[in-house]
Amino acid sequence: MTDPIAPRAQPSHERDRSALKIGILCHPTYGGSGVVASELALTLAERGHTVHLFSHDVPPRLAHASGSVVMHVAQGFPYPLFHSTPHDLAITSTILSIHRQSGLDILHAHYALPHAVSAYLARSAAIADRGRPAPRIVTTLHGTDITLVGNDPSYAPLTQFVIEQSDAVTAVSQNLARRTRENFCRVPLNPCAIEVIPNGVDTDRFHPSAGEGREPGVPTAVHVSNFRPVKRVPWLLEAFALATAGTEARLELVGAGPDQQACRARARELGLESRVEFLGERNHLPEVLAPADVFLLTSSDESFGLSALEAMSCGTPVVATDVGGVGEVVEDGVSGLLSGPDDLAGFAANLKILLFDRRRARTLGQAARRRAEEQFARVTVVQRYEDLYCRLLGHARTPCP
Ligand code: GMT
Repeated sequence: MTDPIAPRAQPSHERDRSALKIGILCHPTYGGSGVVASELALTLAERGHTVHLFSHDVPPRLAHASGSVVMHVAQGFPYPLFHSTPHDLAITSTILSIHRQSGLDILHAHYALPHAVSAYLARSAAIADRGRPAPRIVTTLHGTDITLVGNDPSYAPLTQFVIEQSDAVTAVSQNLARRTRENFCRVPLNPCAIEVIPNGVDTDRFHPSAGEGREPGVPTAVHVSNFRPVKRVPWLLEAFALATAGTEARLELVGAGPDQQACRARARELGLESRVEFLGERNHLPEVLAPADVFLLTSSDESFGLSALEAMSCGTPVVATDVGGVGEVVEDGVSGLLSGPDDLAGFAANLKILLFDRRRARTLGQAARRRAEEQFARVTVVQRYEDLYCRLLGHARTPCP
């Protein structure tokens, strides 16, 4: 690490002196944590940092963007003895090679397992090297890494260990921070100073104009998810059937995952085949989100709800279940309508309002867009991570020298 230099205007050829070398670890998913990590990597690279992204495949959000992020696909050697190839070890080894070659200041693990473990191992090896200063570890908790997977007895002790061993831990909502403290923090051994840094959205790309040119037509609702049971897409179909019986209203379902076949069958049983469209995984979401009248989120638990925020940024109001951190994103009655997680009738009534009362939907949609711009703009969020990295490295200014 270079020594801090006195603040002064920086000519561009000196930019490298203040840029950080950041390694980001994430799952290569269409889902939230992979998206958040990819967007963060792209923005940090735009801001002049050297950013390496480590994963066992290229995250789709990164694959479809241009930028100078250095992607490391670490898949490991598929030796027949292994039941499945240990990608996390391949990622750890790759990080170590990069650190030995050119040094890494920060390792930012997205989703505790296995990435905080890989970061911890890489940092331990770097310390043992006694060469370059070892990287600092930031772990960002996203949701089920705490609420569903990380707290399963088969993983909980390790989740707790890597939370304690991280130099900084962030959570994407107050709700997730509280649940992490309740389940994983052993005061006074580990005071668990979890900083809440919410997810951000690219408000230029997720913009209402992506829906321009669409004639007002049949009322349309949209849902985006990985079709995991926690998203309750079959429940969503029930609510849609209840809210739209006898109408032509349509439902677009974006994404793929384990419940998809069950949902197709349920849509048939409910007589919805002609009004429900399964669009599969999509790389261009604004074009689907912006023209819709309402975005639906029916999860039984959700630490944040990034897809709802992306819809809000497109000016599309949200009807959602009031679970986890959803209420920190969607303000009930302002940028969307919330109901209890088991209140099917309440959810259907809210959906009916926003599908068929276009004035109300427009008012809430405009408020949703404002909220996305004012509270969750990507650049503001990235600045907070940058500040955190600088603090960990002992520098007060951003970008830190
Ligand atoms: O936790 C998951 O289910 C995975 C994760 C992901 O990779 O999609 O989703 C979580 O992280 C997102 C990004 O921070 C949040 O927007 C989601 O709310 C959260 N999912 C849950 O809490 C179920």
